[in-house]
Amino acid sequence: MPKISRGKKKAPKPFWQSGSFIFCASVVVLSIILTLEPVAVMVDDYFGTTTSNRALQQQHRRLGGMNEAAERHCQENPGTCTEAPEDIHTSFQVHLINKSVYRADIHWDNDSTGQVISNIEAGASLDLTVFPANKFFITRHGVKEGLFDPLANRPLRFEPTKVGQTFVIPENAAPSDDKCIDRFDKACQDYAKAGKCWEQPGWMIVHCCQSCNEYSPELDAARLIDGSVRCTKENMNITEPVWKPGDLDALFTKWANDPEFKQFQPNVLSSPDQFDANGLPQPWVITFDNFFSQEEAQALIEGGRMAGFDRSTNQGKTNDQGEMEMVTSTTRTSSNAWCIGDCQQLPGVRTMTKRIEQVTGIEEKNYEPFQVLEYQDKQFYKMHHDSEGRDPKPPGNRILTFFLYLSNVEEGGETQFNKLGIYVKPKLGRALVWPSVRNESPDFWDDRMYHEAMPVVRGEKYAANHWIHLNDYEGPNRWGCTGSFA
Ligand SMILES: *[C@@H]1O[C@H](CO)[C@@H](O)[C@H](O)[C@H]1NC(C)=O
Ligand SMILES: *[C@@H]1O[C@H](CO)[C@@H](O)[C@H](O)[C@H]1NC(C)=O
Ligand SMILES: *[C@H]1O[C@H](CO)[C@@H](O)[C@H](O)[C@H]1NC(C)=O
Repeated sequence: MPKISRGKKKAPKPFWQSGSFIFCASVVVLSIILTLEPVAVMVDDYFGTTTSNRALQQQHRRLGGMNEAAERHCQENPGTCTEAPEDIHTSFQVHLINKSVYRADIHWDNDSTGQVISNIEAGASLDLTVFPANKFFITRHGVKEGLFDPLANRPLRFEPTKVGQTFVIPENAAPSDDKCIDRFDKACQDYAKAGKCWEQPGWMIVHCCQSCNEYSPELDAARLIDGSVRCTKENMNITEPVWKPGDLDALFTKWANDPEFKQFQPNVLSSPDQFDANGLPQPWVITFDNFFSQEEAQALIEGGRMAGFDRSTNQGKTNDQGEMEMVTSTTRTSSNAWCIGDCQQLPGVRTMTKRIEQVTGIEEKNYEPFQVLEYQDKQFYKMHHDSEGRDPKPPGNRILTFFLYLSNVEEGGETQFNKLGIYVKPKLGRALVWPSVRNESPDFWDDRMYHEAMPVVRGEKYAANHWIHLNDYEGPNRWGCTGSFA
């Protein structure tokens, strides 16, 4: 079943967005500017702005296979290629063909971690609009695992120099057999020197293994790059799950009955007191109709905008390093943002998380960051489940969903539980809460909890998810053991 992934981007705030990294990066940029050669202004920005060409010259030395092949293609097919424009702000077209078995992402190489500009299906071809001196590298789709030229054991890269050049991702292109490599030359060294290997071990081991080995040998990145070695429950210090059999029922019963929860206006939509057609007790579904304030809702929406709404993705297959491919979903047309970094620190966001900690008795370390959702005209999320049968990753299954309606919706946008026949209308301040697992086995999903977001007919729908896991989520996420890497 599709499981919601964190968008690019974005697990706990990637450290390159942190103040300390921005500072380091500024120092690096400044030092490049200070060593600028007199002739040096060239375009190395995909969008045509100018900086130094020093890095470009270094780049040239590494560009091999794809560039040579494109040059050959030009020579062998006279008249198909012309000189690139001299004006560095003038764009031109080249072609790219994917002969490999991989679906590939094209990254504009910005001398940092690169920026995805397009993707290309296996066997497909693509016209790319580029500027002089742009350079590119190629990865498997959805992760930054570079595709290599296997003979040269060198990452596939290209830098267009002629109009109409044809670059080919060769048939035998594949991720390198050597997993402990740096995916980004300069950025990896800079981060590793700055001590990021211990600060963000998951991301750094997977993206900058070689530099971590060099600058933080005690971390043993070369061994930990294997997700099955790094991500054991022992390494992640996973001990007691937060729920034992029976705890789920006890918690929902308390919410439904205890006077201390009356202030939140609990409303039981389904409970084990009711029986289905086969005489089996129904699962719990409840709403708290007065769970948070308009100010708190606004904080989450603003925080989502700060973090940036992206088209929602689902998680795909996992590779050896423990990365999950991100797949743009056709069953899900909404946008979402992960409330990390500055968003997470907003006072309204803090109070909301604290309240959920109080009512559940489960500490924040078991929560994924808020995922803020934006559904506009006709957007929807088809039937899905928030968990899977038995989730083998260290955090274990998602056990509880707190779904917060951050806006009223004029028409549509209901949450429908497909197998239970329950519809919940969006209402500002309402929290919809349901378990994804079974009372008697909290490490196994309850397959009756499929649900969907009905299309918004009129108005806009804002909402947010807090997903709570059976075990610690924070530690495994930092170590790259949740499938997401920012
Ligand atoms: C390069 O692109 C990445 C990904 O979009 C971005 O985070 C980074 O800030 C960019 N770096 C530079 C130097 O432009
Ligand atoms: C597990 O505990 C050890 C010892 O306290 C600590 O060094 C390590 O960072 C912990 N791992 C995680 C994932 O929190
Ligand atoms: C290019 O990528 C796609 C993945 O979409 C893959 O199936 C295909 O085989 C690759 N190669 C070619 C030549 O398309």
